[in-house]
Amino acid sequence: ERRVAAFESLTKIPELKPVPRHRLSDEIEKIVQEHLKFDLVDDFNSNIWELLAADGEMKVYRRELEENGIVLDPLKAVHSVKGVTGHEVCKYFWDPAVRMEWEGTLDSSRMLEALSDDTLIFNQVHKRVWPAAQRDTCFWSHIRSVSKENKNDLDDWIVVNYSTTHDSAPIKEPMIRAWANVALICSTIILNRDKYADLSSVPRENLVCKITYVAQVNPGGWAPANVLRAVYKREYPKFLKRFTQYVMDKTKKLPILL
Ligand code: 14H
Repeated sequence: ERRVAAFESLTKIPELKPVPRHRLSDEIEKIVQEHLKFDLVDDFNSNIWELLAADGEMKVYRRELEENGIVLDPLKAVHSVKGVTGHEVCKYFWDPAVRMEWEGTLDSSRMLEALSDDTLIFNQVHKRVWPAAQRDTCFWSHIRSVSKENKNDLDDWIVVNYSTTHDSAPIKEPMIRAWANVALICSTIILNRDKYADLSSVPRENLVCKITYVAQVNPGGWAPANVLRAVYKREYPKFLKRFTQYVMDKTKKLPILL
């Protein structure tokens, strides 16, 4: 099986290289395949999802779920962004060098380890949600392309952020460790594809990036349900709007990352 790495710094020319196996390879493979299998299913007419917010092409849904009084509401959002590729959207979501430029919900982000060119481990401290105790998270973050059968299509791209443990990130009270399984999946549509001999000659204005974002967050301990739900309702749409605008602004004058 030929796996292709997705790592390149924002300034370097894209490069494809195989990624060596490491201690989390099997877990990552399983979680990525689950996301690719389930997240893209269009289940919005099944009335399991409640529309939380809508703004233009962006729609944010949630499913109310509580366990022992702890809010676990699964979240699913879709968006459609013009002029960018899925590779670009996923790269900016994954790249720690630009995270604090678009993240509005963090006090800090610390990279603990690079497991491979496509997988990093982070410890992040989330902005405190009054009156609950502050939360931090420790997770691996993996980026990869998913090739399409048709050679005229651009690859799909996915980033998964999945909670893990790490020796360099012990839980320090009174901080509470939150747990999460988050995925960003992007599919790029090319308008008037037949007008262009090859992908490299397609102009930005003909690109549409279809985004699916899913988040399952466990706050890791009690926090007032009404406060948490109000924060989610405010922050997820804000993130999607701000982050996608950020990618559009950043890439506007750059060559297209196919
Ligand atoms: O996805 C988003 N951000 C990434 C990159 O920083 C990290 C995120 C994540 C969250 C939780 C655990 C692991 C990884 O994928 C944007 C998220 C924006 C909306 C955040 C809403 C508040 C989340 C608070 C988490 C603490 C729960 C009390």
